[in-house]
Amino acid sequence: MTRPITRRLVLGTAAAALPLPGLMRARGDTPEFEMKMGNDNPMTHPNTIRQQEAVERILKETNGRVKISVFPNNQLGGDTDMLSQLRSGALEFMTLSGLILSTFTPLSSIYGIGYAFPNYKTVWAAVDGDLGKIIRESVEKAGLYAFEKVWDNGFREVSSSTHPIRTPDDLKGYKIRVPVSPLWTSMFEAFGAAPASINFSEVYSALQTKIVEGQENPLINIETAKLYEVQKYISMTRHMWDGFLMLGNGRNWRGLPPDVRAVISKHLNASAEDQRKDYADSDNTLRSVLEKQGMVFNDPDPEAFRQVLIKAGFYNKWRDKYGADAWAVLEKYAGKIGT
Ligand code: X2X
Repeated sequence: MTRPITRRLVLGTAAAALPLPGLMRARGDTPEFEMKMGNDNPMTHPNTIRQQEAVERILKETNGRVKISVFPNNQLGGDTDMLSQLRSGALEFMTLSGLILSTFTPLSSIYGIGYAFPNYKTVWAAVDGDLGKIIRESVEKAGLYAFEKVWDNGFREVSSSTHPIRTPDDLKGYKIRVPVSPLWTSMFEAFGAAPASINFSEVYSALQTKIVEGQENPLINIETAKLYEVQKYISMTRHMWDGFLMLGNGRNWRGLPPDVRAVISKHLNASAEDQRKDYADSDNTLRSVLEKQGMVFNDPDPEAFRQVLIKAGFYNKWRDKYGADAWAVLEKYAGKIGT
């Protein structure tokens, strides 16, 4: 009997095992370092494309010594599974939202505070500056390594199969999927919603089977994961910004020779910059693309939502959790938050 060709197999073959003829040191040579990189993004998502590009450059520049295989689209498991693998050393690299990582490194969710950043200029100043620095330090203390450049995961909007979110009241009792992270849950509880923590790997089916009514993500994730097939409305709440930290297992990373680390860092950091441009370029066109796919958009007033978070004590609670020093670093870039 022939094995059915599953989606997983097809993706695995395409992404993981592309031989790159001509780049290996010599015919028959095996790479000195073989490592894996996981992500939760579809094949067509800029993360996958740019990570694939980076590992090809790394293979080339090291003359075949360093081979990193990219496993996109949760092929290695959902985010929390991949994080366990990363921590144990079964996985060498992955991109992960700092908010999901925050179960281990509480500070790494700080940039995701609702309505903290008004625009990308302040986001990049913060995560490329001192805010990124204190986050990376906290990640290293937890035994992982965080590369200097954070990858974009966009400003987030709420999608729904039942009704558009026009005012904060529309979120009351709203069954919404959020990623597995205390900050996300806390924020949607502050809105009075009923958030359910679900890994991205399960989001499509959770929406399809109506376990939840909606979810929240940047347009590019809604588009590339085809969530428009199982959602009707997109409300441009822009309630927070999220990024992907490029993480490495700490022990493995420190065990690599300095020259190898330098080449890997150079290309992963450069590809993060390219990926940021991909997000920026797609930002203007995605709304009309999704409208053509049948999505109905509305533009609620963000200030009304921010006021609800203030009244619910959301900002005070998280300021206390992160501490005054870290909060001051956030405000250095974002301006006063929660007033
Ligand atoms: O899980 C999500 O919603 C995603 C894809 O945006 C993250 O990785 C945080």
